[in-house]
Amino acid sequence: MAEITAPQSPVTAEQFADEIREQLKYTQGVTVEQAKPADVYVATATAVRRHLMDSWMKTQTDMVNGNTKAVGYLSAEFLMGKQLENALLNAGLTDQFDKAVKALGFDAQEVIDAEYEPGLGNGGLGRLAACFIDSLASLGVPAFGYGIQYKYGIFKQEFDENGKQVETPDYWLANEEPWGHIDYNRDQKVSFGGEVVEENGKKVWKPAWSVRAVPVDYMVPGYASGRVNTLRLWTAKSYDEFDLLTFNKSEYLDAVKPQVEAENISKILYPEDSTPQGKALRLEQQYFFVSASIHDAIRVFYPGQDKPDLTTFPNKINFQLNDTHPVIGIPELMRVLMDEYDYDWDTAWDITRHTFNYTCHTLLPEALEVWPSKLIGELLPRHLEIIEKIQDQFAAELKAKGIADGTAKDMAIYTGDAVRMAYLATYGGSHVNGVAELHSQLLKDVTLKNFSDAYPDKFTNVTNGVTPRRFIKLANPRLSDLITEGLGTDKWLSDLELLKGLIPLADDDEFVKKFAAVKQANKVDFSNFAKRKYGFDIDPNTMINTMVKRLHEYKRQALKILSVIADYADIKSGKVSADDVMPRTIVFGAKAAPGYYLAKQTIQLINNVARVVNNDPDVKGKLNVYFPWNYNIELAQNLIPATDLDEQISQAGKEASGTGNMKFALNGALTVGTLDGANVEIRERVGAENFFLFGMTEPEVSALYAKGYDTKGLSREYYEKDPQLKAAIDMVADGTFSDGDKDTYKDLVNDWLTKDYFMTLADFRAYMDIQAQIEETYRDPMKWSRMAVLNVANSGYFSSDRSIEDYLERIWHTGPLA
Ligand code: AZC
Repeated sequence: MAEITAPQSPVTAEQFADEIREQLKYTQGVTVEQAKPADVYVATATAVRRHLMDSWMKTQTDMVNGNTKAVGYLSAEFLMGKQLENALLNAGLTDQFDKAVKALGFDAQEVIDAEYEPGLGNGGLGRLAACFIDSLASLGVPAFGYGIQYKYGIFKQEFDENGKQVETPDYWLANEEPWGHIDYNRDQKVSFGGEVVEENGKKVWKPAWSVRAVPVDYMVPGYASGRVNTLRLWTAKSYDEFDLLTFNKSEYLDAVKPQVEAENISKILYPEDSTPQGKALRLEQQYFFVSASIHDAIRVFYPGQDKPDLTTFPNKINFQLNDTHPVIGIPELMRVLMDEYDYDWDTAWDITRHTFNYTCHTLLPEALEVWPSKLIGELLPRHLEIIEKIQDQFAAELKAKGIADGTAKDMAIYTGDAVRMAYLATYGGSHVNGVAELHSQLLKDVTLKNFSDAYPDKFTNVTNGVTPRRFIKLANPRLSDLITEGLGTDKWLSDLELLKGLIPLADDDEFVKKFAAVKQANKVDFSNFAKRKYGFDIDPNTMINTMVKRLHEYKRQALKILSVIADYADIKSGKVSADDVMPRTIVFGAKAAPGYYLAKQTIQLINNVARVVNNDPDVKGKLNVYFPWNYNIELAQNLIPATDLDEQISQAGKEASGTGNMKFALNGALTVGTLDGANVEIRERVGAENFFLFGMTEPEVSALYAKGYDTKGLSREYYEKDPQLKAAIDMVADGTFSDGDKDTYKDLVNDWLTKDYFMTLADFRAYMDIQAQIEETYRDPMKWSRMAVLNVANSGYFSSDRSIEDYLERIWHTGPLA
C-alpha cells in the first residue's frame, strides 16, 4: 500500500452532504428536490469556502503579525481555471464530495460542469500567474495576487461556416459566482487626469476624476500547507459624488460622463497576447489595479496607522511586476511616498527600488510596452513628472558609470515622446528575470543588453513551472494513481522531483504496459469528451498529436498545417500508399487576437484542411484534423493527458519559455520541438534520445536574417527547391481548401513566399524529416511508452513549486510563514 499524505478533512461524507443541504436551504432557498446541478455547485462552493475560512484568516493574521515578508504578485491576468475541484482537493474533501452529491441524488461530474470557467487571461502569462499563486500558498509563503476582475474575460471563440474565427463576448458573471467575495469596506480611490500645481513649494496633483476600486477576494488554498492566501481582483465602481468637478448646468452631461464611464475600466480584458496596443483604456486599467494594490498593501501591513514608517515597506512586501503591464506602479509608489506620506525623493527611491522586481515574458521587441508621453501626461500628469525625474537621475547615474552618451540615449526610459516601460521596470526594481535559461540569456545579450552591461547583478533567470496539482492530479487521475503506486507514496504532489523514482520503472515492462494503458484510457475519455462537447468522432486508436497555444506566427501553426497538407498531398498523388500511413489525429487549439489578420487566416486554413481531409475517403482513418474551438483550461485538462505527441515548434529565439511543453511532458507526451524557450531545458532533463529535436538554432536563425531571409525574399528558394513544400503551398493557393477560390489564402501564401519572417519554409524540410522518425518510433509501442515514462520521471523540475523556490532564493529573499 502506498503512503498517502494528501490532505484529508475529518468531515464525513454525510456531514458534508448536510452542509450542502444547509447552504441550499439557508443561503439559496431551494430544497434538494428543487435543486439543479448548478445550485448544488454553488452550495458546495460555499460549503468548501467555509472549510477554508479559518486557515484563510489565520494566514492573514500570521502574515501581518509575523516577520515573514510577503509577495505581491501584480498581474493584469490570472487565468485560474475552474475552482471547485481544486478547492475540494486542497480542503481534503474530494471523496466526501463524490459521495455526498451522490447521496443527494446528483452526478458529481454534472455539478463540476456547472461551474463556468473564468477567462481572465490571454494565455501563458495569465496561466503562469495562476500556477504561481497556487505554489506560493502550497509552500506556505504569504502572498497576494493582485489584478483586475474583468467583467468580460477573453472572448469566446466560435468558427463560422467558412471556418473563420468569430469572437463573442464572454460575460462570465452572468450566473452566480460563489468564489469571489466583494468587500465594499476595503475600497480604494483611484484618480485620473487634471493637473499638477505648486502649493507651499510642494507639488500637488489635482485630479479631474476618480473611480472607486473595490476588491473581490478569492481564496487561494495551498495543497497540504494549511495556508490559504488571497487573490484580490479589483472591480471599478463609480462614485456618485462628482468630487472636484466644477460644472454649470449646461455642462452637466459632459461633466458626469467620466463618472459614468468609470466602471468601464474593469469591463474588458484586452485580447492581445504578446502584442500590446497603445490604448488609453489599457493604461487606465493598469494604473487602476496597481494604485489600488499599493494602497491596499499599506492598509494591510500598517493597520490603523496614520503615519506609518514606510521605510520598512520593502521588508513587508515585495511586488513582482508580471511583465510590463503593472510597471506604472514604480512612479505610483514614488508619488504615494512623496505626496501622501511626505518622504523626500531619495528615501522614496530607496524604498521603491527595494520593493519592485520585474519579470519579462517576451523576446518580441514590439511586445515591450511603450506609452506615449502625451497620454501619460493627460491621464497621470504627476506620474509623468516623476518619470522625467527618474530619467534625469538615471542619465546622471549612467554618466557616472562612464556609459557613452549614445548608449545612454538608447537606454532612455523617457525619450520625450514616449516612456519605455520595460526600461523603467529594469531601472526601478532590484531584479529582472527571464522565464527560461535561453530567454534570460537573450535578454542579457540582445533585448536588454545595455542594461545588463550597466547593471549585471540585476539580471537572473527563473525557469517557469506548472502546478502538479491541477495539471497532473486533477487532469490525469489515472496517471496520478499509477505514479503513487510506482513510487509507493503520493508525496510527489508537493515534491515533484520525487518523480525521478520512476526512472528504473522505465525498464519494467509491467509498469510500462500499465503506463500505456493509462494513456489509452485517457484517449478514450478524450474521444468521449470531444464527442459530447464538439460532436467530433476522434479515433482513440490513432496517435493523438496536439498543438495548443495562442495563434501567433512565431509559434508556427503554419508549419504544422503545411506538413499535414504535404502528407495529404502525398497520399492523394499516390506517392505514398494510404496503407503505409501511420494513423494520426491532429488536434489544434488556438485563439487569435481579433485584429491579427494572418493569424486568423491560419485558423481558417486549419479549419478547411480539417473539413477537406476528414471528408476524404482516400485518407479516412489515416489522417484526421480537429480544431475544437474556444481553447481553454478545461479543454487543456482533458486533452493534455490524452496526447501522444506535443508540438513545440516555434522559431528558435522567439518563445520565451512555453509552459504547455511542461504540462505535456509531465503527462507522458513526447515533444517534437525546436531549441527554443524551455524546450531546451526539457530536452536536457528528459534526455536528447527522448525528445524529437529539429530545426534551426537561434544563432542559425540570426545568421539567416543577416543574409536577408525576410527582406530579400529568400523563402522562395526553399519553395522552389523542395517539391513536397511546393506541392503543399500550391494546394493552399489553388483553392483545394477554399472550394476552388484562389483568393481566400492569397495573403498568407504571399507572405510565405515573399517574407516568411518566422522562417516556416526554411525549417520545413527538417520538420518533415523528424516526423518520419517519429512515425518509426511510434510503431514500436513499448519503445514509445518507455520514452514517455522517462519524460514524466525527469520533468519534476518543471513544477511551479520549484520556480517559486527559485524566486524566493534569487529575488524575494523570503520564505514560508513560521
Ligand atoms: C508568454 C510567453 O509567450 C511564453 O513563452 C511564456 O511561457 C509565458 O508568457 C509565461 O512566462 N507571454 C505572454 O503570454 N505575454 C503576454 C503579453 O500575454
